Amino acid sequence: MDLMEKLFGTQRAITIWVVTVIFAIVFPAYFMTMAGSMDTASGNSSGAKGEWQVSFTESTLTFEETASLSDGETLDSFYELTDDMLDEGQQVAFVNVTVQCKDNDDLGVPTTRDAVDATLDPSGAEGEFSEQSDGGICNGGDPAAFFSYEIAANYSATTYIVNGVSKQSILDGWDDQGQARGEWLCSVTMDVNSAPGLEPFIDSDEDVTVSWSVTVFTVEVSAVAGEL
Ligand SMILES: [Ca+2]
Ligand SMILES: [Ca+2]
Repeated sequence: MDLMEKLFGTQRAITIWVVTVIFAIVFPAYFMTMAGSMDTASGNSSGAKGEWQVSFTESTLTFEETASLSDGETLDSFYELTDDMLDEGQQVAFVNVTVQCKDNDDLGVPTTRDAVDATLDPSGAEGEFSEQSDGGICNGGDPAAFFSYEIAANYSATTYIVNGVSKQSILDGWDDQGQARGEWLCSVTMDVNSAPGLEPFIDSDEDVTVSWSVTVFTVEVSAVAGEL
């Protein structure tokens, strides 16, 4: 009987010991490797390509300003969007502005409705945005003027599935690059109309409200479970 047989007994017992030792080494190594690849698939490694679910959490920043304007008078409504107003990771989707007014000073005569001319000047904000003009009557229903700027192209807050791309490339695609921060200006000029011969006794001014609405969102990218 050699030394091995003295230590472990029969040849069969030696074989079992050897297999057990190999298994004890290989088994944890196998699971460490598997755990590593699962981390990759679940997004801990943002550069890995896989199948992802992309979802959005949306909120809105608002600001409203009202003024009474006489004929020819202009309200300059400024809105300054800063990073301090956004949570970490929040991106800007839209900047929308409505101008509303309701002329009811003319005894309901439609032909003497007050009206506004408005312009939206985005030159003080980051990004390549054009000035817009709009205007209309103060009927109290539809906005007299409306402006909309799309910061995040094709944003709809709808969850979608994408594959073959990395998590980081998805996040990069929704990054607003700091656009829209800065000062926006909506200028509204009032055109007061009243019945001929009676102005300005019947109607000499009108209240106008400028409403700012900035849609912001965060993106969540998670691995599709079936791909693990
Ligand atoms: Ca009027
Ligand atoms: Ca009026």
